Amino acid sequence: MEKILVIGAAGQIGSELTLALRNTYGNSNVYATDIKQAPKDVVESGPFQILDVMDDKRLIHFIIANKITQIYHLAAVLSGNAEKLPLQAWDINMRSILSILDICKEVGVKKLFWPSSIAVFGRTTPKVNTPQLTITEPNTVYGISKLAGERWCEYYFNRYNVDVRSIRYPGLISYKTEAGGGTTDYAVEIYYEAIKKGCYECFLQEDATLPMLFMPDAIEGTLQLMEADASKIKIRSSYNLSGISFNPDEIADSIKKHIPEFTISYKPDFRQKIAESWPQSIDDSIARAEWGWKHKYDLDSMTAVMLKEIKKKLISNKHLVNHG
Ligand code: AKB
Repeated sequence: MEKILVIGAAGQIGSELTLALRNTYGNSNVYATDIKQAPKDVVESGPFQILDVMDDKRLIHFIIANKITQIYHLAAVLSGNAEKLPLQAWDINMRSILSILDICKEVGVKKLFWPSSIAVFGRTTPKVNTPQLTITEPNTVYGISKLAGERWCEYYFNRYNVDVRSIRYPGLISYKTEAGGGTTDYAVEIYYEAIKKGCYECFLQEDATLPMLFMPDAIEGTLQLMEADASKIKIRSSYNLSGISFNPDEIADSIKKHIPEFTISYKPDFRQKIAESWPQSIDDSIARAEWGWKHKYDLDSMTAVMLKEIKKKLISNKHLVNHG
């Protein structure tokens, strides 16, 4: 019987991955934890507990007491927030993955998932169709921590045979929990503002093209990777993955097909420099070849679902819905 621990179950990925895992493994077998309260559907559909990933003793006790067989470690400080508190972000992002890798080795946890990011690439990386194996000179705290984490994941696999698997997520777009602290989060905020106000002031330039992925595709891909036979997993740092690439101007045009009156303005902030250091598109052919990854949503099909679901959510939360 698989017993799965999700760390960061209140977050953008964790809140959706927890429900997908419960759907597959049974509600009572997926333990959701976070440092803050998770969304209602996570708390009410199975075990949830407040747990700080930095509290090693409580974490080890929880893993042993519940006979955990798989861990999804999704807690991290994202790119924008990490630049505001560099050493604290480094400590949280690095100490947590190192501690969990060692717990997996000592306790014999069967499988570990840990998300890396396109943030491991920097200005010197080829920007278009960025290869799996290429120059990785990140210049953000978040990117440096994700690159270091990838190296440790590969070390623990090679040295101690810890079955750790990882994906370099692009920008993730979802409607269930609002994203926070990331550079790609404009692509979530824009949908909410389009419905509430009919306009959006973007913190990136109109031509800031970035690789992105709709959350249902990201969840599907993550489960596919974790369920693949270990013999198929040749990359033990982290897999490139992507689906769609677009810039603020293009997502605005996609929204206008549903809300013709929508307008976008631009006021780039410090996150523009971060975006400029990241790729515009990703070559994820190795993931497609090795474990069958393929995305389903393009920009327009994602926009249709995002606007429909966010409108439903805002109405049920009694928010003003003036557009769309
Ligand atoms: C961020 O923008 O920091 C994240 C990421 C691309 O990893 N969404």
